[in-house]
Amino acid sequence: MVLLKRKFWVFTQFACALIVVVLVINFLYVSTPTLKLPITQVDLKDWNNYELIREDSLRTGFGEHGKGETLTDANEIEENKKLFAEFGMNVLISDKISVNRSIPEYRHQKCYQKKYPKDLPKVSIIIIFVDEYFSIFKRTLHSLYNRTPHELIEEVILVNDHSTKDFLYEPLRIYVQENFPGIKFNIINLKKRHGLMQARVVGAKAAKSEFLFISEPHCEMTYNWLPPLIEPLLNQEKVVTVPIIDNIEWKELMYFENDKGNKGCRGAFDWDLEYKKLNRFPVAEASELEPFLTPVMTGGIFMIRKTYFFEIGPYDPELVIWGAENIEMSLKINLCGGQLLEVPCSHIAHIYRAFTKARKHESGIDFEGFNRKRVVEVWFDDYKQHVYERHKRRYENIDVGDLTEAKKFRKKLKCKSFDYFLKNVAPDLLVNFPLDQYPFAYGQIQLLDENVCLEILFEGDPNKNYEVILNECSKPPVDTQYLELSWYRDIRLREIDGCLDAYKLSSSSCHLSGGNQHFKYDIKSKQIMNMANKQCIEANLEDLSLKFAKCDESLKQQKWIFNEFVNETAISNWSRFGRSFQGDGVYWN
Ligand SMILES: [Mn+2]
Repeated sequence: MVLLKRKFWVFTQFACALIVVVLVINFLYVSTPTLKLPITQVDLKDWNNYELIREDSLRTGFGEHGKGETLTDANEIEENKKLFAEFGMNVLISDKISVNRSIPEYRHQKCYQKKYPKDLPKVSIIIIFVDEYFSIFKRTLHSLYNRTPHELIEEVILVNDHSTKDFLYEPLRIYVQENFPGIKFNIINLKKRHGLMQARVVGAKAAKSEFLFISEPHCEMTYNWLPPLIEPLLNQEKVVTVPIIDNIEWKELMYFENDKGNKGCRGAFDWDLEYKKLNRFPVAEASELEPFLTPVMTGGIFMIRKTYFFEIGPYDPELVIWGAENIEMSLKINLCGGQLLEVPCSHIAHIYRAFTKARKHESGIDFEGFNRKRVVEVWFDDYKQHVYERHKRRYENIDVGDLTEAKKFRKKLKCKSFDYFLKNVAPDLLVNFPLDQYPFAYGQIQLLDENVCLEILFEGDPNKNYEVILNECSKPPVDTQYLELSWYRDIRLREIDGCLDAYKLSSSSCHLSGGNQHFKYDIKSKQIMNMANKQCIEANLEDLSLKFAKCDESLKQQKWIFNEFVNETAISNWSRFGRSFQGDGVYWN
C-alpha cells in the first residue's frame, strides 16, 4: 500500500512536470511572432524531379551550370554592341547558350526534405512581354517547361503588350507550338500598348484557373519552384507568395545566388521609393525555411488567387507603363487584410538589365514619377512630403490627375493607415531609412571655375557602360549629371539608382554599405575623397578623363563644387549626420 501510494505520488509529480513542460512549450510557441497557416491533413509528396536534376548535372558547354561567358570574335563583339544598346544586356551571349542550360542549385539543402501536398491545383501561368529578346524569352519558356510538373500547368498565357518585333508574333507562335507539346498556350496580342499592369489584368481575366502565377519574360525557373509557392494559398483566400529572386547579370549571363542568401529577405522601399532589402526577423531554426511575412514585393513575379487579384483592384487603372505598382499592391495586401509571403524553398532567377531604356512615355511624361506620385497621394497619408522633399524638381510639376476613385477604393477595402504599415508591417523601415536622411549636398558636381561636370554614362558601348566621365555641364542638368552626396555618404544619381564606385571609378547600384561607395566632401579644400582608397577625384581637362589620385589641396583639378545645394552644417559636422559605418573611417583623417 505504501509502495502503491509512493508510486502514485511519483506519478502525480511526473504528470505535473509534464503539464508544466507542455505549458512552457505552448507559451513559447504562442509568443513567437511567426506566421501560422492552417494545417490540414493531406497526402504529401516529394515533388523534386531527381531525374532532371541528375541529367542537368551531366551537361557541359557554353554557359552551362549558370556559368558566365564572354564573346571573343571581333565581329560578334561589334554586333553585340548594337544589340546591347537596344536590349540592355549582352544578348549575343544568350544566343550561344543552350535554351535548356543547367543552373546551379542555390536552394537550401533542407528544401529537399520538404514535401508538399500530392493534390495541388493547376495554375495559370501569365507572362507579360514587350520587345523581349527572343533567345532570352525562349530560355524563360524552356526553363518553365523543363522544371515545372506539367500536371500543375493549366495553361501558359503570354500577353504581348504590342511589341514592335516581328519575331514575337508568328515565329513565336510556331516556336511555342513546336517546342512545348502537352502544354496549352494562349498568346494574346494586344492591339495597343497597355503597360505592364493593365497587360497583367488582361492575362488574369483570360485565366481559367483560380491560381495565377505572374512572371516576367527574362527569367530562369529553378528546380521545384512551383509547389512551394502554391501551398500557402491552399485554404487561404488572401495570401500572395513570392519566391527568392536569384540574379542573372547582364554582362556574362552568370547566375548568382540572391545576395541575402538562401533563407531570403524581406522587401521594403526607401524614401526614393526604390525597392530595398531588409533582413528577416529571427525565427527558430526549425522554421527558417517556412514562408514568412514580407512588407513589399519586387513586383514582377508572384502567385495570387484570381478572385483576390480582382478583389483588391488589382491596380489603380491610371498607372502607366511600369513602376510603383509593386508598392501599391504590397500596401493593398498588407494593409487591407491580406498576407504577403516570401517562400525560401522556391527560387526563380531574374536577369537584371544594365539600364532600362524607356524612362519617358511617348507623350513625354516622366511616367515613373507620375506613378509614384499617384501611389504616394493615395497611400502615404502624412508621410508623402518625405518623398516629395527629396525630389522637389521631379515631383512639383507632375499633375497626377483625378484621385477620387483610387481613394474611394482604399476606403472600400477598409485599409489601415500608412502609419500602421510603418509601425506594424515594416517596423524596421524607419530604422534603415530614416526620414531625416537628407543629402549633404546635391546638384551637378562641377570642377571649380570650369564648365565641366561629372557624368555617369548609362547607355551605348557595353564595355564603357557605367563609366564616369567629365562632360560639359548641361543646363538644366541632365539626369546623368544630377548627383547627390547622400545621407549614406555615397555619391548617387538623384533620379536613377546608381552610385559612384571607387572600383575602376565606375558606377553601380547603390549598396548602402560604404566601402568603395563611401565618399567625403571637404567643404574648405573642395576635394572629394573616397574613404576606401583614401584618394581624391581628379580631373584631366586635356582628355576629359577622371582618376583617383593622392589628395593634394593645392591642385585645382581636385576642387569640386555641388552647384545647387550644400548643407554646410551637416558637412561641417560630418560625424554627427548621416549613416555611421562601424570600423569604417567616417573622419577625414
Ligand atoms: Mn524584369
